Amino acid sequence: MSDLQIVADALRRARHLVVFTGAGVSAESGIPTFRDALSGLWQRFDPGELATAAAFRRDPALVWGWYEWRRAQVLKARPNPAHLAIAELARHVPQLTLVTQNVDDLHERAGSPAVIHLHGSLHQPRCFDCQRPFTRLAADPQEPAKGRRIEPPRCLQCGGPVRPGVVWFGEMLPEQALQQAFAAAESCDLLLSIGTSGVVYPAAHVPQLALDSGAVVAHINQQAFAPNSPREHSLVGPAGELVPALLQRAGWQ
Ligand code: BJW
Ligand code: ZN
Repeated sequence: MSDLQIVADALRRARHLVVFTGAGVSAESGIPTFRDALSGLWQRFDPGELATAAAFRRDPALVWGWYEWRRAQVLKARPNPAHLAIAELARHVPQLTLVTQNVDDLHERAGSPAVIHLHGSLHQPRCFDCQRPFTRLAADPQEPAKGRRIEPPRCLQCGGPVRPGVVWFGEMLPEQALQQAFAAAESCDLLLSIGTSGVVYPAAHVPQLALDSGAVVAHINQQAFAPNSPREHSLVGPAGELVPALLQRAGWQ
């Protein structure tokens, strides 16, 4: 039996499904991933220069400009068939928990409610100094040129610089989101890990926790994954084709 059929059968039987996504799920919407050899963001930029609090302290306009460039890309992007199929899955399984590492809002725009964002959001900036949310971001920013420096806005309460509401390296993940993700992984019977390289912790514990707790785990990725257990499966190809194919094989479309 093909891995696609095995996972589709597990999907039909699943009582609690966890969908765990990474940048690859948004790639077909035109959002660059981080680590892909040809198109990844970090082929062109050094993460240490841009995705840490130290980088923001050193050069807030460089970092803010980079995130405004990415926010503009997300605002003009649309959910792709993978996002839409994940939203559709929720109509067929008794319980679905959607956990994403992505900082875009494409799952929400595809119709998935209650998305657990482990690495924050590009759309919820806050003050770097006092942490209060900043609510005056332009809804339709001019797409800034790549690499253009932009001074961050100032906090209305304390005057501190506004930072993107994402989780940088060395920062704690939002505690409640992480706890919910771990609890869901421990209690699910099937986890679909879609479009993630699985190298960033503690998020990368999520699929492993599900496997250790007895669930079936399927990795949907353009790169093959070498399974470590008979309950682990690798489906190789674009998420925008494979997730709809799973729905179809399960007889739901
Ligand atoms: C497709 C596809 C298609 C393409 N279809 N597939 C344990 C061991 C070692 C290190 C650590 C550890 N614990 C903690 C650390 C340190 C660090 C870490 O993990 N470092 C590793 C990189 C080594 N972690 C942290 O610092 C975390 N905080 C923390 O641990 O706090 C506690 C602490 C504090 C102080 C000291 C010590 C501990 C925070 C991590 C925050 C990560 N943030 C980022 C940036 C967010 C903001 C922004 O967007 O700029 O989150 S990093 C970046 O990576 C982003 C992503 O969410 C994350 C994961 O990437 P993802 O989604 O997997 O993307 P890619 O590009 O890597 O992969 C894409 C995949 O898709 C590929 O596999 C493709 O093949 C595939 N693909 N197209 C299907 N069409
Ligand atoms: Zn402030």
